[in-house]
Amino acid sequence: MTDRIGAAAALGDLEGWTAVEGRDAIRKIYEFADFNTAWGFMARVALKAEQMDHHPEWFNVYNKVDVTLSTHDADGVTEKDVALARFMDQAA
Ligand code: HBI
Repeated sequence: MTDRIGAAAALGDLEGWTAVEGRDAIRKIYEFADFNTAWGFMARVALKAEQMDHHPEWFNVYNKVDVTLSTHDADGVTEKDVALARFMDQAA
């Protein structure tokens, strides 16, 4: 199992991500030009998430994708969340 590192440690390495209040998780709201672009981002991330067996909690409305990352098996933020966050930032 991947060890929990916690949101604070993860945030040191990431831009635009914030700590979620009340649980050990990190969050970022991506904004795209339109729904098509947002959905393209989600499709790329979904394939990566399956490959990693590590999945985001996310909510999409039109051009916005509100993402929360946490490792449920570890009850908090792990290096897997940092890796997926980095991939998302590159895919956006
Ligand atoms: N996604 N975010 C996240 N956290 C997990 O612990 C996790 C996951 N996707 C699949 C997964 N764990 C599997 O290891 C099993 O728990 C199904």
